[in-house]
Amino acid sequence: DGPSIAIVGVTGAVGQEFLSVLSDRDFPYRSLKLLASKRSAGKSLNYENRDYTVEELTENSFDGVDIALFSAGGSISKKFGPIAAEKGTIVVDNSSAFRMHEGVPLVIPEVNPESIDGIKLGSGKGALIANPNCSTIICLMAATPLHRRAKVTRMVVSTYQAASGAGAAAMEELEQQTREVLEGKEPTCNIFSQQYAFNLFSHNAPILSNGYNEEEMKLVKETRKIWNNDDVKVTATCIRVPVMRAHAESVNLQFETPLDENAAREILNNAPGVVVIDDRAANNFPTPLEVSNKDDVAVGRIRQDVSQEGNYGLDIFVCGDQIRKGAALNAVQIAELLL
Ligand code: 11C
Repeated sequence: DGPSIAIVGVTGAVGQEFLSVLSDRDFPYRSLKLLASKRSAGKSLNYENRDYTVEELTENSFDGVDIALFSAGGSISKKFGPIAAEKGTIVVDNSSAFRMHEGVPLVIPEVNPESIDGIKLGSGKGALIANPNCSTIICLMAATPLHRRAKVTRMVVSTYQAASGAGAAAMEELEQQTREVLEGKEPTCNIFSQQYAFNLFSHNAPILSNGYNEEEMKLVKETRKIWNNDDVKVTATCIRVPVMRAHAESVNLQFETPLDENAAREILNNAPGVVVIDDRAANNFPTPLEVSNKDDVAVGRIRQDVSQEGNYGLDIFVCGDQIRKGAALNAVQIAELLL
């Protein structure tokens, strides 16, 4: 028993992760529909020992569907999200299509679950709910518990983002290039325009007129919406690094009231969905590999910012699995809030 579920973009990296997260968490469901583009329609996929045929996504796909998890890119969401909502489906959308739309909740369940209070499963009324950008989710999982205690006034984020953020094809490209470079061959560049293996570069999102790229401005705007605080100052530099599936972020926080690093460590130790890895003696801190395929976001390097007087600043280093907490897990947790 449970709601009828549809997954849109089921053959992608996040689509596949939706299935493993739903299964890991024993998400109850009455029926499951696997949707993708025409190209993937007809493929057979196994979920919990049952074979399903992937169906082509069409305007009629959402009849009788209670919850649809979307991860098929912004243009598919823009077209089919409203169609689904119109039919009474509650859409949890992983793309950036509706994130900044007024009236569309942008949700991290550990941070602002109250933002979906008005949306009720079984009411017959559809809705759009947006899953934030993965860098925003991972950053705010760690920053929010500290913000609740001492109020963040300014946040400076530098990201080290994995291949998975650009999809399954980018992960394959990283693997292929690594092999090619080691074999002395010219690396194949299909997804990114420059060599990725043994290199890093500014995030591939389009650069805007202010010199920031879209990924960086997502961190700025989404943080303000999720924290419901237009005053918080956020700046970011987003970098793609040759890591497979987990993002790392250096986050500098400035507070309205002083916050001591020991208090911060304790707050983070007690924060749901967060683990602290902060062993200075052993120089052991979070790594992307350590958090890969894990649900929790790891935080370490928790230290007072020496550039600020009176404990008004902290530096932290955060790592989180981009496909899991950065996308699929967060979306499934939103669906759980609806149950
Ligand atoms: C990345 N965060 O790691 C991006 C991908 O707004 O959902 C996801 C973009 C988005 O490249």
